[in-house]
Amino acid sequence: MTLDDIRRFRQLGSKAPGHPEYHWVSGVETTTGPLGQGVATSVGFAIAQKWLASRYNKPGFEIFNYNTYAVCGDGCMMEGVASEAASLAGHQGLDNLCWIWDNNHITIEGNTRITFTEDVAARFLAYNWNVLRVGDANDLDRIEHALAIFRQTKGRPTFMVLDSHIGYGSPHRQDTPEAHGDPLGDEEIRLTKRSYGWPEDAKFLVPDGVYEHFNAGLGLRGAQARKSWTELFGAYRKKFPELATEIDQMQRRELPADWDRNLPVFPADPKGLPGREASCKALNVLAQSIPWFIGGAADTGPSTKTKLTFAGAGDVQSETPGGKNLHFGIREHAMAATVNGLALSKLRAFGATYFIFSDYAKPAMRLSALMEIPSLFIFTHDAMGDGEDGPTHQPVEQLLSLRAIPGLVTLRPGDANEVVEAYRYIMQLRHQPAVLALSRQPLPTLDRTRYAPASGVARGAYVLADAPSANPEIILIATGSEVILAIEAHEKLLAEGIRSRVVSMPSWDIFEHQSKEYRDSVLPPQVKARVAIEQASTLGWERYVGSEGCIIGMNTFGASAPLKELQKQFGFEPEQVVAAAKEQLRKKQS
Ligand SMILES: Cc1ncc(C[n+]2csc(CCOP(=O)(O)OP(=O)(O)O)c2C)c(N)n1
Repeated sequence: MTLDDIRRFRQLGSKAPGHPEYHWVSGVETTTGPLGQGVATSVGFAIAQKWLASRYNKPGFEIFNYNTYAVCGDGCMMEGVASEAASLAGHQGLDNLCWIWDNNHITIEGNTRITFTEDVAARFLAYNWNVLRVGDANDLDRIEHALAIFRQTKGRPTFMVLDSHIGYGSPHRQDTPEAHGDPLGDEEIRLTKRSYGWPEDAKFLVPDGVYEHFNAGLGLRGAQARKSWTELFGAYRKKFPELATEIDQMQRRELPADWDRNLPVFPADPKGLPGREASCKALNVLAQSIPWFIGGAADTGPSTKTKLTFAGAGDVQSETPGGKNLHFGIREHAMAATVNGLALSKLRAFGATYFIFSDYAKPAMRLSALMEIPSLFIFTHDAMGDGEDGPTHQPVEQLLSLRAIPGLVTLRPGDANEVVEAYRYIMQLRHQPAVLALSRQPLPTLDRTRYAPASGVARGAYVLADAPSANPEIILIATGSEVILAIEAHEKLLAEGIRSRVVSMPSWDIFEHQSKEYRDSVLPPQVKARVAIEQASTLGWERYVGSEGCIIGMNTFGASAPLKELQKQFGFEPEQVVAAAKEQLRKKQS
């Protein structure tokens, strides 16, 4: 970061954007800006450090021994995600984590007394944090002392309440909301500089001696710390070559050799199994072959089937920080932010819950895409399959809204083998987060000797079943639980001599990144009669069926009833797909 970048603050291409953004400059460890997100992510950093230390540190080799500090504002303290994260951190006893609250009592609308009058310190005490107070943000000795106490405190994270003044030194703006966002203006800047004893007309001034001071302090200490760590790691590599290789691979986001060799292949089975069951089998294989792949659910482990059950896959708790299963509690938002913190620390991590509650996790998921990190979000109960739970639990607009997040890979596999292929694709991602939307109910496992191999998942969409001579007059496009429905309709259409094709489309995003040639081979532009089938919002499917195509999807919320009745009510039956296909053909011919 140069002085020039700072001069160009908030200008296009500057390394100093409006809010800190991960991976454009070294030293920005996570993207922040949505209040509370940074502190919540810091919990993932702290859990990761303890996990890494537990697996890799050896007597005399403290390879991972860092602490995590987060500076936060009143806004962060008001946001729910910070409370969720603080509660989790307190439970986990993260004594390697220190939050410093810039307690200046000012937010945009005024003094916090208009809306925020709770006892924050008491709240943190109740969360099992060590709470310290420094009454003056300019008292460096006291701050040093508080930080020393943090480093000595065991079994609890530290929360430092640091009383401060916004716009400190500005004679007319100190302690006012204007100091938060409005430029001070030339005259006030002059007066503020005067109060600091600073040259009043100088701009971007770096006085003599500053560079030297930093070089001799932070610069020297950092260089020495890096040198001694590199030497230590060199010796570690000699003594523990396998663990060192793991660390190298993890840091580069590579995977161990043969990481996918034990992934299951499911035989054809008309009864089949739920997407979540297939996922459970794949997850348990992957977490054994990729030791740094960990995760958990927001109190939905038994129903999302995300528990890792192999020997040695214990829980991550304060006494067992090297476990594999995280219990995030019913804190979806903090879960997603924590997963981001783990991913930023180079672990592969997943968080899971029901698809409908992705809404509770979304702000952190969005940041994972913005940061280009491979967080994994596993969502089950992906459509109306949870029947009796009713419309509060039936996703409608969730797929669409996640597909709209740039860079986020969303996959909705159609049978057990597509689930496995989805994992194979996801685990190789290095710079993109992924969402896996899985069914609660069993889906038949397709006979892949009759239909195309599930490896087509890696292209986002593929021709699963085709018309004779690969010359379709109608295309049925489906995702997830509706793939089997399309196949059933396809067989009926074929029996009536109608040349139909079924395209399984687990991922719009991946498909959009294929060559035009491939896309046209799957969806030939001249075949305009098309039906899309998906138990989700119809919005957006025009992209693939055209303005005159047919979309069998959801235009309302669902309802509370057994699945079969819902399928009938909302048109997800083979007969209705067949009728829609025929109507399409009639329209195109007339
Ligand atoms: C989730 C979220 N909501 C709203 C905003 C808009 N916003 C930016 S700063 C701010 C006030 C923050 O006050 P505080 O944390 O006390 O910061 P300070 O005034 O001390 O700079 C708000 C509401 C935001 N960035 N993120």
